[in-house]
Amino acid sequence: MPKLKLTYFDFDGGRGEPARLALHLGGIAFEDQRVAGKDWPALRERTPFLAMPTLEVDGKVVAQSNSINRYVGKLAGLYPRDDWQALLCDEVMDAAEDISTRIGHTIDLPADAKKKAREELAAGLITHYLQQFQARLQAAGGEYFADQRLTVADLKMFMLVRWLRSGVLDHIPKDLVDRVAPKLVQHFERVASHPKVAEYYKRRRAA
Ligand SMILES: N[C@@H](CCC(=O)N[C@@H](CS)C(=O)NCC(=O)O)C(=O)O
Repeated sequence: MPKLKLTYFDFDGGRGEPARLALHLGGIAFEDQRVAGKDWPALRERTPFLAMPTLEVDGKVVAQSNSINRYVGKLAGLYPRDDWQALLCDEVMDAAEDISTRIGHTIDLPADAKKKAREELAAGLITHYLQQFQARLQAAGGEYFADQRLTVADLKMFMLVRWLRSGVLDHIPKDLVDRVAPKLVQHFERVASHPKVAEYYKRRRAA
């Protein structure tokens, strides 16, 4: 097994969290480097694409969350071996990334522009994507997005749905997912109650 160091912000969510979770679920040893916001500017210029997460593999640093998810998913047995199932898994992860990117572009907007942009996103693109995710989930059997079992796509969607429902995103109604794609809420609860996921967050809360 290679020597791994995953570097991401110090919170239990975002683009780095699916890989953290996958490594925990797979029982794979790694260094969990958590970066405080105040330390980020100094580190930024030393990352390959000026962003996190990054993964160091035997001393070599790579980036891009979904590439990392695929790689650690393979190590952890949470990525399909079948090419078609792998494609379904990738599609969901990349579409989830589209939403994160679009919301990310609104973060630094002035208040009025942010409100307008987020309300449009919520009613338009995000609703459309959520409905498509729900349809994809149903087509894959209703429980998981690919391979009829938990994969990194489920971990990525788990984080996205948790974020959208958390209430931290002003002007994106926190009941949006519940209203437009209720099966994704059931999926969220399925992943949250996976014994290893539940045990991980219980431990994090106690830390
Ligand atoms: N396409 C990249 C995007 C990475 C990204 O934007 N990361 C954010 C955190 S979730 C970041 O590093 N933001 C700080 C900055 O851009 O200065 C990926 O999927 O990893």
